[in-house]
Amino acid sequence: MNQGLPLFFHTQDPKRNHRQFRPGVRVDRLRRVRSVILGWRLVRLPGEAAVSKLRRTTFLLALSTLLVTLTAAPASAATVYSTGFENPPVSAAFQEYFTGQQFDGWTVTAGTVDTVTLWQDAEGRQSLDLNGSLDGSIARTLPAQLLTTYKVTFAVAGNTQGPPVLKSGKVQVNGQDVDSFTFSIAGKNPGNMGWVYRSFYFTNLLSTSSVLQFNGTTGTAYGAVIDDLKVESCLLVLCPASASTVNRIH
Ligand SMILES: [Ca+2]
Repeated sequence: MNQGLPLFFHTQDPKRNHRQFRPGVRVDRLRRVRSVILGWRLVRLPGEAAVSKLRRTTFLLALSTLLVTLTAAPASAATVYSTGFENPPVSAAFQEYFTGQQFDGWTVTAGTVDTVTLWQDAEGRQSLDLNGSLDGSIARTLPAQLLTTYKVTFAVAGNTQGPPVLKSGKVQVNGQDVDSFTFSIAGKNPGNMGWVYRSFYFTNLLSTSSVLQFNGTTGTAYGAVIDDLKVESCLLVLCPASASTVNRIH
């Protein structure tokens, strides 16, 4: 019925006629679109060199910023907490702390622990035996923000003064297991403790409070020993080697 109507509009509409019958303008529009996508005007038009240069510069700046962001190493991770268990200073061979006692911001939440001066330390002149007279636990609240990933690093060794050969312990955040470890004292002595560094990541998904707790699980009075503890914050994606290695705290 109205088969001729579209053609009528095309031929009568001045704007459509303008587009339809000036193919050079259409080519120019394609160039403009392509230049926006590529950030570079492939075919410069007279008088537009300055605009082209500005677009190219803006594009390259944005691209370089993106690449730097995507490939950045976690060198800027900020330390939010660190300790070498140096406080308070121990005047004797060791100081035992019992359940409910506090030292340097830590609370003994189970059993007993010792700060010790008897052996080579990973840092300073004291370290912490997670077993005082028996399995002990210490806990403290971290200055950690919600939905931020943290890297916890610490050094592990073992009390060489008594059995068993294989020491053990585990770490929790808000009661959730985030790391467990063992350490063999075979071939070790107070002058050669064989400190080993280990680390784990966690992100607190729901709570604004993050309570870090270390637990001795060796079962005797000669437990796993820790020292040189550091907690660093980092960007949610970039800090860990893999997102799958992050412990999600619920
Ligand atoms: Ca220390």
